[in-house]
Amino acid sequence: MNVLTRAAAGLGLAALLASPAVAQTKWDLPTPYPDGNFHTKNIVQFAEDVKAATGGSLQITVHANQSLIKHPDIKNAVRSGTVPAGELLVSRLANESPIYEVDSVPFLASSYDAAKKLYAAQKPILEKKLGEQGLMLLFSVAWPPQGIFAKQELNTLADLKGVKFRAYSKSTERVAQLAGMVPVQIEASDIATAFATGRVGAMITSPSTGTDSKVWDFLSHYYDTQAWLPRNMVIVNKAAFDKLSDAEKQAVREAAKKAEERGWEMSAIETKEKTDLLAKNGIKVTAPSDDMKKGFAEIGATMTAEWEKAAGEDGKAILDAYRN
Ligand code: PCA
Repeated sequence: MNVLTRAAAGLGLAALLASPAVAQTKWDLPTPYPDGNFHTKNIVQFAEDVKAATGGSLQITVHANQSLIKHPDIKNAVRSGTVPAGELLVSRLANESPIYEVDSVPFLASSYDAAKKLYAAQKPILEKKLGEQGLMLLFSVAWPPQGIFAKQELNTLADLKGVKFRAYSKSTERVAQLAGMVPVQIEASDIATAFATGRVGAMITSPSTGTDSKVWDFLSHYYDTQAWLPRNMVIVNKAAFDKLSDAEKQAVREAAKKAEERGWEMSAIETKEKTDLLAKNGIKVTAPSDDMKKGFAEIGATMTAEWEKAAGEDGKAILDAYRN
């Protein structure tokens, strides 16, 4: 080293030592769905936005596809502070309260506009319930409308009687029961294996999860029933959030707002793209027959009545707000 570089290095070190330490917070954020899924991409973008807006003082690492924590455990992991934040399907919490599964009542809200309105109606109660557990809602995004995947042509849902039906929530189990099928709970990341090994023979989900799972390897038909648009949500442990600086809190809030808007747009674009991709890979994509529509509508009516009864006053408040 010559004199000059030595002096410069010395100065650099002095400057470093003199500058106040920049606090750095690192958050792990587990999610249930794979890297290529639009929800995951949206959350990764959210993390990048937060990093940029905070000059790197808050860094969020997304752990997709249940790699860090299994889907059924994500909520409690955030609640207990094992991880500061996480993503899950809202209706996964239906065993705690029916208000979490209002988005999965068949045909209550089966377009993007309706699903958005239903979300707005549910949000105050959702935030209150989460708040009681020290949790905060950051953003929530709908999946594309749900359709039926099968191995054979279907004229009615009754054609699936006795079939083992892959379920991902309490309401998908109920659909199976009411249609005379046998529900089997299987996480999205395990769908391909479950079909390949014969644990299940049909399912209801979005064209997104259909393509994520490469269903053309083991299924042949898709019926675009547009039964409901279930949502995911990203939640944060309130105590972890409260530890952030005001600027960081603001950055998280702003990035979350952007992520919610972007996510809904991505979802709508995804619906057509992924339905086309199913067809391109040999899945026969069709609208449901009138008989299938009628049978499914009856199941929807039953489930709406059941939900209203179970959800009580909170449920009534959500439906009133939704319908006005
Ligand atoms: N995909 C997720 C939930 C709803 C959806 O479209 C799944 O099938 O598990």
